[in-house]
Amino acid sequence: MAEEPLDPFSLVAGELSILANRLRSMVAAEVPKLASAAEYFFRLGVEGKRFRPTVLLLMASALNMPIPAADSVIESVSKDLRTRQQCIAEITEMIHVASLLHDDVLDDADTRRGIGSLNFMMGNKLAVLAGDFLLSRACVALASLKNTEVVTLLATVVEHLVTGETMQMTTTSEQRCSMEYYLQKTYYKTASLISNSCKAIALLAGQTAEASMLAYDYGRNLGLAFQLIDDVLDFTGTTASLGKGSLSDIRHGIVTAPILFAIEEFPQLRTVVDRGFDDPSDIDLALEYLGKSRGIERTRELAAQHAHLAVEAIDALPESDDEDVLISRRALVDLTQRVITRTK
Ligand code: GRG
Repeated sequence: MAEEPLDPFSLVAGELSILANRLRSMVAAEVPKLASAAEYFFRLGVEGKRFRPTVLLLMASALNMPIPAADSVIESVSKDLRTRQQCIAEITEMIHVASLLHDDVLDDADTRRGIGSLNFMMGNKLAVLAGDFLLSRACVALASLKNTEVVTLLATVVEHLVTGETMQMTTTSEQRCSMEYYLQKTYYKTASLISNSCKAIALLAGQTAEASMLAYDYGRNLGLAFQLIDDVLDFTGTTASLGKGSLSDIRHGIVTAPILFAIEEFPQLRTVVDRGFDDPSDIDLALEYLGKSRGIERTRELAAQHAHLAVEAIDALPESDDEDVLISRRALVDLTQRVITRTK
């Protein structure tokens, strides 16, 4: 029987809007200036794709296996569990937005999510403080869950974000051209947050170490695929043609997978990369080599391999015949396809 198409985002749409309201109240601050800075990216219409909370709510449902207890107990326990898992989704989104605010300060970015970045609108100082404020609110919410393993996971994520960002801005020539270094940095900057949050969702549900690891594996591979496609889109934008993206990475001297694959085919590109892209004609030259190479194609293939590994993790979860569990697992599988075919 053919499976009906399903939209992962609409499956959790109702819960996402409750989450958005809760986030707005969680970032309310005493001082008006801080309040307006902290809520800047939680306002209606500037919430972003809400990719991470969507994955986490679907993962919560995908792991919703029956607990052997009386019906009334099951109902109150599972309601409480869902609230705690929603709290992980909120914390994850707060950490994500805090990292975006700090990233925009470091990059001196003037736009984010189609509007002026917070640093551009209110200055670097307030943007840094707003990021710190969101992180501290995330810490308070995390502490309220009273689960030290989950606290450790998410504190490690923050460490990874800082490590990844530092790795990116302090590279030697050797590291800048190493695929291994690039993938490690990508894990720290993008995949660690979603993978460890998926694991936190599983741990709160009392899942076994094996099932929690599968949740982590799903998030890790989905996160890596997501960033690899982000790196492709930085060159192509919504089209398939090179140079149509924002070229923001290469303009900042950041070398990503498409260029790394192109260097394998055209080692002379390495000399261009080593010059650092301060000269705009070097960007054109790099695009020329990239166009002649299979760099974009191989990056897409690598993203597809990670998407496949994410699907394997879902397929390896403990069997269930619960319809909601199965629908959520299908939605998580569907998301892997959307991540590798997305154009924005
Ligand atoms: C304050 C926690 C903290 C960290 C400081 C600046 C820094 C260290 C880390 C930067 C981390 C960073 C910005 C990684 C990029 C992650 C990424 C892929 C962002 C874009 O995510 P989308 O496309 O954004 O999901 P939306 O806007 O849709 O939410």
